[in-house]
Amino acid sequence: LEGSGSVEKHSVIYDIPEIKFTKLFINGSFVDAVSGFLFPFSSLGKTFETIDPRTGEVIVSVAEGDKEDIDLAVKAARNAFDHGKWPRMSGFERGQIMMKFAELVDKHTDELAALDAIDAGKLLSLGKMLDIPQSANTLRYYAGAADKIHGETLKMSRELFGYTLLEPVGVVGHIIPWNFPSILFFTKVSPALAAGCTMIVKPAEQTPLSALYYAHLAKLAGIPDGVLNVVNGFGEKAGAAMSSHMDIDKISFTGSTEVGRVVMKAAAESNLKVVSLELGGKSPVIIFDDADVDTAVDIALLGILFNKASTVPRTLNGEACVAGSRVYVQEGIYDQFVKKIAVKANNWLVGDPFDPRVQQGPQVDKNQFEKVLSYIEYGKRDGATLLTGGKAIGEKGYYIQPTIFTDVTENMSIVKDEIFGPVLSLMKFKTIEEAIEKANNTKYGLAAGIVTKDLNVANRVSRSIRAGIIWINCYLAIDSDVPFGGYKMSGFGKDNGLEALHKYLNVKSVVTPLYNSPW
Ligand code: TXE
Repeated sequence: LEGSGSVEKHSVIYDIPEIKFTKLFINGSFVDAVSGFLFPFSSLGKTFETIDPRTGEVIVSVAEGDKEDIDLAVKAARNAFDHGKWPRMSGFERGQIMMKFAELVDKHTDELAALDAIDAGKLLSLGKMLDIPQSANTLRYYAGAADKIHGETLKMSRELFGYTLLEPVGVVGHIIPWNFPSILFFTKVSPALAAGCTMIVKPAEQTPLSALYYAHLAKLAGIPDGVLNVVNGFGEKAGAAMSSHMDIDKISFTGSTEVGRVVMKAAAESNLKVVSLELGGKSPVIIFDDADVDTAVDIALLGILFNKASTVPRTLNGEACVAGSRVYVQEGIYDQFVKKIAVKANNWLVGDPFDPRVQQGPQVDKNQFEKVLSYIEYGKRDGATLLTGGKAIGEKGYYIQPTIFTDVTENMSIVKDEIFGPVLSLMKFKTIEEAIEKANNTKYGLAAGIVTKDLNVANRVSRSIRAGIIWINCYLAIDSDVPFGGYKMSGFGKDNGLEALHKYLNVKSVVTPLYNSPW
């Protein structure tokens, strides 16, 4: 445990779940990868190890899908789409099955939260309180929408009758990252299921476990074989095979801006599949002089470290695309703000995600851990001042202190690049115009926070910032019905809300003469 500067050994280990599913889930069955050095002479397909970020040790080996496995999964999904029940049953029936799926997710909350804790280093308490219930509720939200999908009648200029049909786009490939293995699984899968699509999910290679459990629950709930396939594997292999596949109709991707570009290029060079991208961010939080300083400190800290308001704030280690990693404080309260945030950050408890006292777990893997530490070094090298943190914690696992820099200037890499870790840059501003200009001075446009009691200021700033979601006097308040997604290089195509349902629907226009009239 790290808090008040003290470090204890990470000795608290609770409720590590039994790992029940490690194979690929294709056409309703758990199967080994066909891709493998010995194939076709042995059924032993390729596997890879998934690592526990608390210790850096191997949890288990998991089947590794590659192009051949993606081909099999696409074949199953295509068959289920072209000939199966799912796209043809009523929306009401699909909704009923999705409701059952949600119930099963709820029933296994503890086990699922523990899987994400061991695989991604996510806090067990947060998983039980937020990630897993939110996943089930996302399913329910879209289950309720499944029987409300309808087109329009068109008033045409001549004696013609026109209407639109909304049809499922077809076979969808979902490529998801590791920072929200459960929530993002359902953010992608739920609207696509409601729309009547069939799909292949490729979880991130860092977090293959909970998705397989969800595949098992989907089958129990009655989702027909081939509708939902889960193929674990690496981005450059399984992921790339999906984005360039000729028989996938749409890719929904969440991940880095860099890979988003690669996915879009592969889509363009293959079958011009539809692409939606939810990418990186470098979101600003703007705190005005009239704010209550304690509240503002909580919002700023939780914007970078946290995920949901509760009596004990729980954190995300900065591993959130919407992390409020640039905090601009107006000059009148700047000094007071700096003092208060330093005290709170120094008391933040970092440690084993299974320990209920802990507020922040480890970074997801060695790569991310090293990336974050190197950005801390760039910050120091470029002349920023370390207000808190700046170091790794312990000898085992990927723990990093909550780190705050002051004396930061707009051209430093810590303020330009997405770090994706517990690293905050604090900056001062004088006028509202300056705040707006600085907030918009980024290639990203995912989210922004505003802290003020002045409604005029809040309204003006929220309309002036080019970002997909604005939080006024709160941060990271996300729900199934709130469209979520970026402007600029943070991507395009919203997740959540009815906007996301429409990502998985095609509009077909049907026109016929009204009477025996000439057309
Ligand atoms: O992301 P990748 P990484 C950002 C964050 C982080 C950085 C790198 O800044 O530090 O990205 O993380 C799959 N074709 N975000 O390397 O590589 C990959 O297997 C097809 C922000 O983990 O983008 C995984 O399933 N797919 C982000 C998914 O893409 C490919 C969340 C994301 O991995 C592929 C995660 C390829 N060529 C990281 N290469 C957010 N928006 O929240 C990789 N993938």
